[in-house]
Amino acid sequence: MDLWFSERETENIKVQWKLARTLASHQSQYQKIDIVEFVEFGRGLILDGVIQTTLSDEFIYHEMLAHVPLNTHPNPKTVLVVGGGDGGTVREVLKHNIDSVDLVEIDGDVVRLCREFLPELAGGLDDPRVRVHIGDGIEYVRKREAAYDCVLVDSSDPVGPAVGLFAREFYSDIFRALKPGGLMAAQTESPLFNQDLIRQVTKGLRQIFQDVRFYWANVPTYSIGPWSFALAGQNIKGVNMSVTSGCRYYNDAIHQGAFMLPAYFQDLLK
Ligand code: SPD
Repeated sequence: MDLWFSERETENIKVQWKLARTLASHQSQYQKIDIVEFVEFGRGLILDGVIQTTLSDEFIYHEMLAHVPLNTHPNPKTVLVVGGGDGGTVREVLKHNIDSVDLVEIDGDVVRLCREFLPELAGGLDDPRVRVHIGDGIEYVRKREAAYDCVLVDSSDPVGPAVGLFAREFYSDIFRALKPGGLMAAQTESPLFNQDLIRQVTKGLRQIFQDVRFYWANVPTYSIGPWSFALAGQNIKGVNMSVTSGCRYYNDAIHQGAFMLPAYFQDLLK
């Protein structure tokens, strides 16, 4: 018998994915965690019925979230990843000549299950430069001051515990947690389906940071395609370094081109 997973994109759109099998299914303190194997997209992580990542295209999302800010900063040494318990963003950060990366993930069961079933993403969490903190990212950031060169927000969608990761107060705490010249980057959802959110994020970031820019990539797993990211700092330059080794999506041309937004996306930022 065929097994199908149905993901609700909006009130009026559902996307169905054929499953080869379910590898793990667990109710944690925070959410329902499923690790499955999709017939077309390989293994993937689902939280509360929303696909977080699949092996077929996770590299696009994780490379863009990590390398755009780290290659913009002149010399990133200390990095914080908020969320991202699957380890994909940390894996990309480790391609840079950094001293340390802290990962703060609220749900320890996500980290445990990804270590077991998605080692392609989570393998880097055992690197000696990585410290994994299980706890609330908002509280963690609130207690840090001038500690990081880059803060990367690898959140799930803005529902439940992730809502606060899109709030102005959180951006203000990130600003304080950054060293002078520091940069933050965050995933900011679909420019087609989450336009109110992108307007809210733009307003919040602009109240805190002098320089706020958006960039994008096509990640087919998420909302049928276009996916956005924000980069914020005090005086953002172009590419400073060029770490592209081992990348399958990111390169210098993609870095430049990703900031060229279509008119409908530019209109959201006005
Ligand atoms: N609609 C799902 C968006 C999920 C974005 N974050 C994924 C985290 C992968 N590390």
